[in-house]
Amino acid sequence: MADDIVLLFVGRTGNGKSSTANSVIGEKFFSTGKLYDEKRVEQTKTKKVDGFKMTVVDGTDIGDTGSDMNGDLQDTIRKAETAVQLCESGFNALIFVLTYGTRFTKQEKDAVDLIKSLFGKDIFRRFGIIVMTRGDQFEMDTEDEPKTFDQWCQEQTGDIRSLFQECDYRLVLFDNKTKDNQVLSRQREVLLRFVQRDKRYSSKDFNDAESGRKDIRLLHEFSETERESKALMEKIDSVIGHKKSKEPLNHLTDLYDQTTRYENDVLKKFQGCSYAQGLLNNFSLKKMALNMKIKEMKAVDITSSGESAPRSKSSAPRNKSSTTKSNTCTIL
Ligand SMILES: Nc1nc2c(ncn2[C@@H]2O[C@H](COP(=O)(O)OP(=O)(O)O)[C@@H](O)[C@H]2O)c(=O)[nH]1
Ligand SMILES: [Mg+2]
Repeated sequence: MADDIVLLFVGRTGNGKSSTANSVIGEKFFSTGKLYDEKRVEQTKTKKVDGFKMTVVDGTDIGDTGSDMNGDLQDTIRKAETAVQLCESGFNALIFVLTYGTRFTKQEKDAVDLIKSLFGKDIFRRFGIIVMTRGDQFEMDTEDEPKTFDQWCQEQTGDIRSLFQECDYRLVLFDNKTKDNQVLSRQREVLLRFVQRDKRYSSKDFNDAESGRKDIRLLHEFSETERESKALMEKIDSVIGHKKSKEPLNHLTDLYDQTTRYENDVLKKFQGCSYAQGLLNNFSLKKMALNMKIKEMKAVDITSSGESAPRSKSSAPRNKSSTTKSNTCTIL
């Protein structure tokens, strides 16, 4: 067991997961450089390396927040589940792959948060090792101004520094383009120095982290609701935004009622979720604006017909005449 090592590679697409997994096993097993490979599935390879029985798992797309983050989240959860199943007896380290020479963007930070939601908030602290690829680039950058990789790591600030600290500076620089076996073997050696032999992330740890994945599913559901309600919000904007808009009063009250239904739905499903607050505020603002328009129209209606309209059952004041004779009104 101590000589039996399982490594799970995660990180954003293009950062060099497959290349690094290949460097670790000393074989071009995983295909690289394919951002849109149709067969993007997790793969695993076990091989005897430096006296170890090494299993590398290429967690394709795990931690890739992509451009359409929410759309891919369900798929990402499934990929994380598959990866954990592939690591039957757990994994010794979660290798988070970053690229040297590129900025640590918000997407990288989102990837870190996503991985925590998938595997548990302590995953980096307990099992995280960071691989920075493009060691060849690092060599070039430090040619004129000698600097060690450790020095470079210590100089980093902000979110990347927090991540480094969380991993207790378990960081390795990888040049995946090198043909020099000595360099390859040294990189592997540094990596293995950070790998815990006696502890593994198990399926129990993964089960314990279920609440994080539940939150992701909820967030996914919320983004669907947000998308669905967008058309309604746009419709309301067009109605209340145009001074000369002609809109039947009953349409306005319908819009008001639809907004209330969405509002109740969001309150029921996403109570306590901070990300829902913006949408709830938007609903409130739209309802206020609609209410004002409805009142204005009723005032015009009453003035022109000279009679008072009865109240409807709707939470927004309805006007009977809006559904009958004076169905269209110019909003000034
Ligand atoms: N120069 C250089 N390119 C690298 C290095 N590691 C990976 N790459 C390149 O980065 C691209 C993405 O690598 P890949 O392993 O497919 O990334 P993945 O999507 O995370 O699996 C490929 O074109 C690799 O050849 C490295 O150390 N140096
Ligand atoms: Mg890959």
